[in-house]
Amino acid sequence: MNTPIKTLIALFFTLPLGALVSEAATLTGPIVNPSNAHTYYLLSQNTWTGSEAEALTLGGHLATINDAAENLWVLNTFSLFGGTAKTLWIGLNDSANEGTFVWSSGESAPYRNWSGSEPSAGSSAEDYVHIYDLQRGTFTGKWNDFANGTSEFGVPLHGVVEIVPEPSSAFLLISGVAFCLRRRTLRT
Ligand SMILES: [Ca+2]
Ligand SMILES: [Ca+2]
Repeated sequence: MNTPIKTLIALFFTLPLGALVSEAATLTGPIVNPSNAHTYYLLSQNTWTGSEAEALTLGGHLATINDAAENLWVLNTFSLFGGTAKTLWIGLNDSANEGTFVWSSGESAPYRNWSGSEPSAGSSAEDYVHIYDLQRGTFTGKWNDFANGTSEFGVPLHGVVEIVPEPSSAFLLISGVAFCLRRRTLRT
């Protein structure tokens, strides 16, 4: 078989396979939260690890929920997007060390909003945390640790990405000039 035909056949088989294992895609965003000026995206239905991988390509991580206000904003903005209920992955997980929950962003934010008996003690299969959507009655807005799946009792799991803006280059330039001027002033 000649080489171009072999290449075409190889492409035919590799492209669909590549698409199957790909990261989550963006459903909506960027959306800026006016209270912290951070940028958020809602991702397509996927596992926690697939969603975190997509968050990295967008320049962020799955959201770090710093307080009740951010929890409510994320819930109201994304959990009924498109008119259907979505359970929302956030960055909290204990995949590295069972029972020790950390944020994928590396932030040490201590805020938690666990539902009743969560996190489910002793269940090593539940390493990844989601927020219950707006149609869950008393569970609404509460957190549950869960397996790395794509739905939770029939409700699809979608990642919420948070991107913390870098200080602008103009700000860094002004800070640098101010620092140099101050050093010169101190020397004279
Ligand atoms: Ca945050
Ligand atoms: Ca659980």
